[in-house]
Amino acid sequence: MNEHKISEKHPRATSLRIRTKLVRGFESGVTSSFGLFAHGRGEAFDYLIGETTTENARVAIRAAAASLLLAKNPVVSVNGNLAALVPKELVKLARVSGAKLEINLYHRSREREEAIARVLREAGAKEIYGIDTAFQETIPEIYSDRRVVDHRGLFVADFAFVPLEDGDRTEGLVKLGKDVVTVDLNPLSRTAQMAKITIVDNIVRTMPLLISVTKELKKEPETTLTEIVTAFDNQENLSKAIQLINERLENLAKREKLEYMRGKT
Ligand code: PTJ
Repeated sequence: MNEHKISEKHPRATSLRIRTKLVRGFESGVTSSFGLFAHGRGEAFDYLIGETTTENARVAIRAAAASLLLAKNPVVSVNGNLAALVPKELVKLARVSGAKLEINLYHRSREREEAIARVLREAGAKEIYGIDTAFQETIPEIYSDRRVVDHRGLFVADFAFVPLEDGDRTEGLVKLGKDVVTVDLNPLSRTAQMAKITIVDNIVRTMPLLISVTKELKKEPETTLTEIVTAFDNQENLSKAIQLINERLENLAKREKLEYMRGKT
């Protein structure tokens, strides 16, 4: 990649830095070319929500942390985009919550699995599931390459954290009775609609918050965690996210109209 420094003063510096991580991930064989498109879609929705962690995303983060802590056998699933963007945070979340880390790819290849495992090890991961062929298991409910899971990991998990996930696998995991929690900037996606808990936010903003809320909730009794999860309604939370986008666009449109009118007078 042609290195050119991103100026701190650039109005889109944060966004450009995230893109750079993904391009580096692509060049080192971690992220798939499809992952770059997926990021573009995410970016567009991030614009619409205002590139900030909204109040309803915070509510979903709390519910996600409580659900993760209540799980008996939780798994954090890692794909190429996540490994490029938040490897250290994934390892930290798994450590704080006692979850297993499993590499599970949509566009599967041995080379990418190994490249992602390297990134996770560099980020401090000790045990990584999903790469040892001796433990491979097939889930018939899923039609893509992602039907291959680790017998010790996603296959037996009661909880699956699957950020930036495709709809088919979410549907498959839900059908298998697993508690599916996702992070997806697009509140209209099939994954967002089908998961038990959807955090509509950018993964790079969500992960540090999710880690700190998980640490905080670890001190709470199971009854409190159960209350948090029970009080959460994914459909209602998603409706709020869509409403927020709607209101933001209406306000922005009004402002533009005013500016346009001002220009005329
Ligand atoms: O590495 P692989 O082969 O497992 O593939 C990973 C991708 C992401 C390519 C694969 O899972 C895929 O095709 O996903 P989709 O169906 O494109 O869904 C990804 C969702 O994540 C979309 O709804 C995007 O809007 C959303 N998204 C993209 N970037 C971010 C995001 N959500 C949160 N934070 C992001 N940075």
